Formats: sequence, structure tokens, C-alpha cells
Amino acid sequence: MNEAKIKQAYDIAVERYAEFGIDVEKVLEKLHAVEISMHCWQADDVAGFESAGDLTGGIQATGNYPGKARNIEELRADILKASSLIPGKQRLNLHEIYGDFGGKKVDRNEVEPAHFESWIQWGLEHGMKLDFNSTSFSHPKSGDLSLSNPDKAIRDFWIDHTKRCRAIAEEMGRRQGDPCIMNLWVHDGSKDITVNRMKYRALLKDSLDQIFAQKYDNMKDCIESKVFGIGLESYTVGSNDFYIGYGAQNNKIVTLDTGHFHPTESVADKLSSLLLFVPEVMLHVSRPVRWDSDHVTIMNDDTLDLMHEIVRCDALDKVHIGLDYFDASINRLGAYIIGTRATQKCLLRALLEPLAQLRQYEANGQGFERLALLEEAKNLPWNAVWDMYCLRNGVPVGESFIVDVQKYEQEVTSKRN
Ligand code: RNT
Ligand code: ZN
Repeated sequence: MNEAKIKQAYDIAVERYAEFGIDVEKVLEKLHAVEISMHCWQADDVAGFESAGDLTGGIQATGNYPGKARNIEELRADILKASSLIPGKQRLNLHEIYGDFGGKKVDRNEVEPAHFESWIQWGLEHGMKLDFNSTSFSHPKSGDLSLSNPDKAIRDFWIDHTKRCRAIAEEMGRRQGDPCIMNLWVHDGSKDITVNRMKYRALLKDSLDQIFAQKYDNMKDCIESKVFGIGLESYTVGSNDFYIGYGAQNNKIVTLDTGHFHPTESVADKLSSLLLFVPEVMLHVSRPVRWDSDHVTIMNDDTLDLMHEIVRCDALDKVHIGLDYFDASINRLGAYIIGTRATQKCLLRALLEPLAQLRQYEANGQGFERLALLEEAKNLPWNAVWDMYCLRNGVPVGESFIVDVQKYEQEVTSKRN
């Protein structure tokens, strides 16, 4: 696209937004300050570097598009390539199974900060801050119950694992000079009717109490609920009610994964409730299609609503935005770029909303005016602002990243088998 034209369109947009008292340059500063946490697991369908075992825990990556990352070098190269085609800075969200194990078998109850030393250095070198996740799935001891398992030996194993993960997150946060956000999601549940619902939840609560007993300064805990997993349809120990209760009582960050609710529930609507009772919120922005299918995030109403709500709650400093999807049916690098850019575009649109005017209408009881402006705001020239943002960040404008992904596929990922 022609640079002069992008600038021209931008200038017109700046004027248009000024009519609503919106300072577009300030908006771009705000957008730029948000570092979206890219999930490492899109690069290799949640395989990790621990073993070649199956993906378990009720999650699935469907498709077999060629070119997934097979090792730590390939994964790092893919992340950096994706990041180079996305404006702004990103963080990287690692799972424990992505440690640098050097070909050795390191069990989940043996993992240490040393296994993430090369990641920490890589992050510092590339200005990419790290977030972290314990990994309860894809392991011989995963079963259907981990932190809520009545078998003491198994439960202790997972408690030990999760404690170790927090120590790793603490080290990451200390070294990068910014808290590492550690997410705790366990798959625990049951395929069929459970008659001991209370028992497993009490065990999970006790496990969390043990895990969180150690206080840290450089990491933040967040806890992620889910409505159900594949093969675990009838009961989820860590339900939404469970973690909201736990988070509110223990001042923990609650993670909202947009695929983890009933299809007609608005995840956006949860923010203004949650933020009154828990310190911060972590988002796993995803795209559920009929179930928690983890399709690539796009600019749809759900993502737009969510970003709008963050801005309307004035909560950009309390909401951490991460992505969580794993689509193995299309170019995986392209999936990162589409999803991250879509989330940024939605956030930009939210930041450009003529909120002062809308709120004025609302306060005056002017329902027609509010709805009319909400509709018209949808076609204000936000795209000219987005193009300018990409241009200034030296990344492809518009769809022109498609050829970069194709080139990388030709030269790099298609050669993997
Ligand atoms: C699973 C949760 C969880 C995982 C990752 C891999 O349903 O969303 O966040 O996707 O931990
Ligand atoms: Zn998630």
C-alpha cells in the first residue's frame, strides 16, 4: 500500500475522531503499551518438548497442516517471525512442557528454573517478557483428576509440580523485571455423573491453599475455570463458581477463557463484576465454535465486546490479555498473526469509541441517540488508524503479511516433516 495514501487517510481519521474529542495519538500510545501474551502452544499443537505422547486433558488440536515446530529452536524462530509481522510488543506464554530439557527426561516433579534459563535469556535478548503455566495434562499421572485426586501420592505429585512452576515463574519475573503471570488450569473432571462433587472440590481447594502458601513478589497467580472438557463432560472440578469463589476469597487473578462458558454467556459482561472482587483478570482470548474448539481469534462481536468492556471499565491496567487457541488445520504462523492482530484491532476500535458522548446520551436517558451512535461508531475510520500503526511499527499493512507467511512457509516450515 502507498505510504502517502496511508498518511492521508490517517490525517482524515484524526480529524474525524477529534470531533468526538478523541486524541488518536494518545489512543495509539495506549494501544502500544499493551503487550499481548502469545501462547507458545499454537506453534506445535500443544505438544511441547517433554515426550511424544498424546495430548490429553480434554483438549484437542484438530487438523494436520504440515510444518509444526518440532523443537525449541523451531518454536523460537516461529514466534520471532510471527512477532515481526505484528505491531507493538508481545509477551510469550510458556507451558511447563516447553522447558529446555536438553533431551533428558525431566519429570513434572523435577522441573526447575534451570530448565527455563535459556528461555529467560532468550526473552531478555528479544525484549519478550515471559508468562507461564503449569501442565497437568499429557502425562501418565494426569488421569481424570490431578490436584483433586483422592490418591494422596498423585495429588502430592501435582502439588509439587505446581509449586515448582511458581518458583520458575518467580525467577522469570525477577529476571525480566516485570511480574510473570502464571496460569493454573487443571483438567480435573468426570465424563459421567459424579456423586462426590464436593469431595473433589474440597481437595482442589486444599491443594491450592498448599500451593499458594508460599508468597512471591515477582509472579502473579491466576486460576482458570472451564465449563467442560472432551471426555469430561459431566463435571468440572474447577468450575467458574469454584474459581471465582477462590479468587475473591484469596485475592487471586481470575482467568477468563472465552471458550470456557456456555455459548450464550457474554464473557465481556463478567469483567465489571469480577473486577470489583478480584485484583486483576487474565484473558485467554479464543474463538469457540460450538464448543471450546480453540479456533483462531478473529474480530467478531465477542472479541470486540470484550475489548470494549476493558476500555469502558477503564481496566487496561488490571486486565492481562493473552491468547489461547490451537488450530492445526492452517498455517500455524499465520494463525498467530491473525489472532494477535485481530485482538489488537478490536482493542484499537474500543479505544477509539466515542465513549464520552455515548455516556452523556446514556445519562440523559437518550436511548435512541446512544444506539444510533453505537451503530455509526462501527464505521468510523479506525482502519486508517490501524494501517498507520502498522506502518509506524514497520510491519506489513493490511493483508500484505500473507506473502510473508507464504515465503516463510516456502523457505522454512514446509521443509519440516
Ligand atoms: C484448556 C485451557 C488452557 C489450555 C492451555 C494449553 O481448556 O484453556 O488454558 O488451553 O493451558
Ligand atoms: Zn485457556
